Amino acid sequence: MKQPVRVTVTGAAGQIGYALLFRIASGAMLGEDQPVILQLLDITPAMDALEGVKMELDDCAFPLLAGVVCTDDPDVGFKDSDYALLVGARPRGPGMERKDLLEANAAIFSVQGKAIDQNASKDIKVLVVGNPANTNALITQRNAPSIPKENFTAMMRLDHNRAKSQLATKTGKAVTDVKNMIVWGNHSATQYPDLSNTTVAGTPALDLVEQDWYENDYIPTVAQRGAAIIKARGASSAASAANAAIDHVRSWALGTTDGDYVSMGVYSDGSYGIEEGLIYSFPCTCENGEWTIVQGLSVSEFSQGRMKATEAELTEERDGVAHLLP
Ligand code: NAX
Repeated sequence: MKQPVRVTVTGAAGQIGYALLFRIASGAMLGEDQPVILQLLDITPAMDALEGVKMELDDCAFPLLAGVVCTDDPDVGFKDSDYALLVGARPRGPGMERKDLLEANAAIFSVQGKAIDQNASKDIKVLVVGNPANTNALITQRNAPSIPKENFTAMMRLDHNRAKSQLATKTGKAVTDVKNMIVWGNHSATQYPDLSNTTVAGTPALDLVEQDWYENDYIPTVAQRGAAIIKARGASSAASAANAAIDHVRSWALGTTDGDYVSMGVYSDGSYGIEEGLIYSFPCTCENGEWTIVQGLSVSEFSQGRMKATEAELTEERDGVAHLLP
């Protein structure tokens, strides 16, 4: 059996946390031969609820669960951590402007970035789920200068999975028939689900659907799926978000399937003309624990416009918190 790895989950007492922790402990994220120690971080008022979650984890008697730490101290939560899923974030409150939300989260993610810098393994892999995920990932990365910037990513996998599922339904095929999906940019309404390179059972997706459906139905449906879930369920996506977090880290740690790629919010190196340093979603392949941006894909004028629009929003978000960035 392998040595246990330490997995930090923030916001662990929340609804995504509840759908996430049991799957990590079961081996769904890092493999059925990889023991894990869960280091659960939440705020002080959530400690009782977190203790209850720990009791349930204990009651599962998971063979791979080698320990559970519950804490409200980021230095303890990130101690020697190998993986961190940053789920906890400040939700938008009544009367809160977008700028206030960005600032409140900048404060949380600056503290956590510093705690990662000072306490975690230098090889830690970080996934930011808490919104605004891409900019929160940027803030975390900038506050952890001793860790490679490639080790900070933002979750776009839920958007990616939604995009695959909607296309499979439309074409009457299985999700496993859908290959090379891309969602570019920000985890927000400006995201761009791009079918230009996607195939369904080997046929180009754009040969199977009408351009009008693609532009006016598909793209908005995928981009606004989160809002549709809230309307239907009365609460935001939780199990599907947890599932996407598992998929993201599993692909990153254990590799992507040959001939396919996934969407990940990663540090832009300037690929496809996207400003260097933004955390932007690109098509990626993963091998040996490292992601690589897929190069050389053709970008139509329509795609270029959409990719630039979502980049502009990320630039604006970054500029909005620039005074808080080191
Ligand atoms: P909940 O409100 O159920 O849980 C959030 C938890 O975070 C709470 O337990 C809270 O006490 C904790 N928390 C707040 N501040 C903290 C801090 N400074 N340190 C540690 N813990 C802290 O929210 P939930 O539904 O679990 O969603 C969590 C985040 O995921 C939200 O920001 C949400 O917007 C975001 N999402 C991101 C998605 C993505 O695709 N990137 C999709 C799903 C989800 O909407």
